Amino acid sequence: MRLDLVTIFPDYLAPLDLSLIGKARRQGLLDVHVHDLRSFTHDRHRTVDETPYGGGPGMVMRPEPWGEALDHLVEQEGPAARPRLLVPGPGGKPFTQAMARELAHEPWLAFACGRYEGIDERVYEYAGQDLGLDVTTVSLGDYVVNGGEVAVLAMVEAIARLVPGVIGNAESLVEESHEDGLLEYPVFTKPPQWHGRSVPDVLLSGDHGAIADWRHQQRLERTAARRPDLLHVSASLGVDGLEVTPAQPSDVGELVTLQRACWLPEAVDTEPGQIPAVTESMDQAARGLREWQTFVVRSGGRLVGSVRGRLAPGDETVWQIARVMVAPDLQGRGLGRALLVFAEGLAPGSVRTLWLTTGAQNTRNQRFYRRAGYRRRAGEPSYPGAVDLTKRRPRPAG
Ligand code: JBE
Repeated sequence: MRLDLVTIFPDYLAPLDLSLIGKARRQGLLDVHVHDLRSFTHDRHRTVDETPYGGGPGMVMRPEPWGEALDHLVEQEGPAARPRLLVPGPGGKPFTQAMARELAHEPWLAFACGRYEGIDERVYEYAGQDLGLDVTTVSLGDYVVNGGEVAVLAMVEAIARLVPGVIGNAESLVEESHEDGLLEYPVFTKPPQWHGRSVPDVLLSGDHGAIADWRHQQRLERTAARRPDLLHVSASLGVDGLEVTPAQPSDVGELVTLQRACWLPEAVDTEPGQIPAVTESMDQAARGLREWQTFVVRSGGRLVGSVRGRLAPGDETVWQIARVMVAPDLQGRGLGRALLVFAEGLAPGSVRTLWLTTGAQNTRNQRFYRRAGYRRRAGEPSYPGAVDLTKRRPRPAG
């Protein structure tokens, strides 16, 4: 990956010679070029700023040195290649791990470090319209620092460590805060006793299953305590760009409508009143939201799918999945399968068995679950006219 950084303080970016980034440069994985904006000025004082038109405090970066610096950049790799231009600033799009992952695939990134009140707005237009650059303003967070340099150091580090080969142990990139939407679990090392504090017993138990469960629980608790906002983000279903989000009380009306539509064909073949998905009231459906973890899928604002899961009452080793539903007009695209896989993934580490119920006459559903690995459970069904299906869940490795 090629990186070009334009700044009036080249020394500020010297840390890019250190540690893993410096090593990656020496190995040729990163080709980093730092440019002094002042070398694109032509006056004796090498001026880069001026007072703002329209008045107001502070200084604005003049467009001419920036224009020349960008002209110089785009000539570096021949006429076909263009860098993606990133401009750090407190008014930009929030920089996230997802953005770092996306940018790590780019062959060439350029960063423009602004100072003062910012860069003359025409520079952004020129870069996009005349030079054909894809320009993105990005922000580290909702606070103000003195210039883009610290932000560039942070962003380059976040991006570069995702470039293949930069971090020797690729596995260490997987179990990390922000990679799967949860914060990391707390970690401990020797000695076992320190300042009167001991290491949690479970970590010394040698029981890998118990350790995995404890760590998962810690991640959930930490995320709930420190970053509750992260628990409400949606997950991609990998089908038609659709996302699944936790159901809200305001979803009850649409859920009742969708479940009636989805279970009506089954109700036609069954004794009247036997299928709760068809008969339950708004109040009963609202209670369902409190007793289950329910998720919904919206497409163009319309509720088109849902699924719910919970630990089977009284048994921490069984995860119950129910109400896998997809609007009739969107069936057949793998949305139901994706919802099922999503609901399976919600099961905590203690779970060994996944369990669900479907209509005894509903051969289409039974075939669907069979293909997903579910098998009929012997014995009495959960309710008359139903069959119970289960699937083993392997213990997590390590
Ligand atoms: O986050 N940023 O990229 C910034 C750049 C310049 C000033 N303040 C910022 N927050």
